[in-house]
Amino acid sequence: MSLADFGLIGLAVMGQNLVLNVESRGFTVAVFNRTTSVTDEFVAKHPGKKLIGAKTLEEFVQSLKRPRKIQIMVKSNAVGAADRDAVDAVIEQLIPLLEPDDIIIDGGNSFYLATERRDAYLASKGLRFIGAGVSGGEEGARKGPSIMPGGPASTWEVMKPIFESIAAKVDGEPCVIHIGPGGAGHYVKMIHNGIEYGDMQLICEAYNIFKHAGFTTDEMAAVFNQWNEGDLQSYLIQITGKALEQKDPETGKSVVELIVDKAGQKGTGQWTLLNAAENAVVISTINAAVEARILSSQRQQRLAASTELQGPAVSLGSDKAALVQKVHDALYASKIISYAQGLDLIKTTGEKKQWGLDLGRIAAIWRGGCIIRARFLNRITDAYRGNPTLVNLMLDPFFKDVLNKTQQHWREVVSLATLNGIPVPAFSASLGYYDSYRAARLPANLLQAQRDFFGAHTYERLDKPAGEFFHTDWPEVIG
Ligand code: NBP
Repeated sequence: MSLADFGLIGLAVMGQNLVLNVESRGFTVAVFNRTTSVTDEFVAKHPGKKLIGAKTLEEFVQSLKRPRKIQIMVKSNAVGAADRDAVDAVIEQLIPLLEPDDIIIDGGNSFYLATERRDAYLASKGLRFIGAGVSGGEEGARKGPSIMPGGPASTWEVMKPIFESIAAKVDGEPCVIHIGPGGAGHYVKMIHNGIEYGDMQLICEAYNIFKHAGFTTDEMAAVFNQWNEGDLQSYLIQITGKALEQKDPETGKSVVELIVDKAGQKGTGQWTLLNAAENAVVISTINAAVEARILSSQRQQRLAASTELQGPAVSLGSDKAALVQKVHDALYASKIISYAQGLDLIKTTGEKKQWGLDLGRIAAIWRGGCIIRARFLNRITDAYRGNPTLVNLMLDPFFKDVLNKTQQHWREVVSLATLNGIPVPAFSASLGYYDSYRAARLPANLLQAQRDFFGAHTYERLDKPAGEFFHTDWPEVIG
């Protein structure tokens, strides 16, 4: 067989599906997996496909056309810039086998600062590197994911034909662009995951309200299916409807209602929170979503507290149709806030790192292939195409109008849930952000007084020019 156009290391679920995707576009693909039997079984399972299975890395490297294009899809669990994981192990094994200008692509969920370290390290060895976030799970990898590659523009140009052919397409546009240099691709993937956390939690809060209002799972499924035809149309709403419809063959009960209410997480949400704190950007919706997963995982404590700490009697009324409309609006508004916050974080970091990010194009590649794909991403794309320097998504005319129209129902839902003791941390964090952001005057004047009182931190005055600082001789407090 002739030399391969593309090589992939790591034949777990993502790797295998990506290989089949690349091969289906007419490319010959060389494959390698640490455990050789996995490679053998994979190649044997796909007779007639343009696959070259290699038993050693040497054999793998020699089977590739130059400059070699090698994608690593192995477990990535480094949580700091300096942490080493399987990606580093594979890179170290590859370096002595490669030649100048060969390209290594890390397509795993790597921490963006580890990507920056690897980028600099490989450049010092005369090799090229792309850190690419890949979203869409198993199905996306096979049929067309959303890809967020970062690295030198000249390296992207070499990879562009393969990436564009395997990515999902929306209106004929591939869901992949060159995000920016260095760790920009993995950074944007990290925030994408943070937004995904926000979306999922908001949907769960809507479900929880319906459940407390006495909806059956079939009734809830019907609501989500209907929402998927409108403004909220998205992959996550769609799978929520389908999940709620699913019955357990053993008991006939709803599968969702049989699942233990303890959420797992792999870390990208927490990375997003840490990064937001470092950059002083508010992402309260995503924060609430990550914390909701943490609290859910403390199930034993919650079970004990449920018999100790009191809440109100639940009474959500009997007008289910009205409740559905109100929750729809609360979800729509909160979702806008979640994206506004995530994009604000991307914008802030992008400017600090001078990555030259294009938020409109980033939103455009999330329209297909990835987990957060949603109809309203078209509107986000339009918002930034219309105004590339948009300060906050909430101020775009379309989103401003939606928020102004939905805010009353949003408040009613947060109030109703709170009065009934139903936790809605992401709905209420989103509303708190909205109300704080639109407040012409916040109580931070009193906060400044407190700071000046105990620490002589000084303050500015409304009736004096900005930049002039004052201190008051506050009364002494004894005891
Ligand atoms: P896993 O994250 O489960 O990784 C398994 C693969 O890593 C196997 O091929 C394994 O080889 C290989 N591997 C390990 Br573990 N340690 C290795 C080492 N020291 N040297 C060489 N190979 C090693 O696979 P996955 O779920 O397909 O995910 C791959 C990447 O894609 C991860 O970074 C993940 O975060 C990311 N991702 C996953 C999804 C998803 O939906 N699963 C979505 C988006 C991104 P072995 O067979 O010899 O053990």
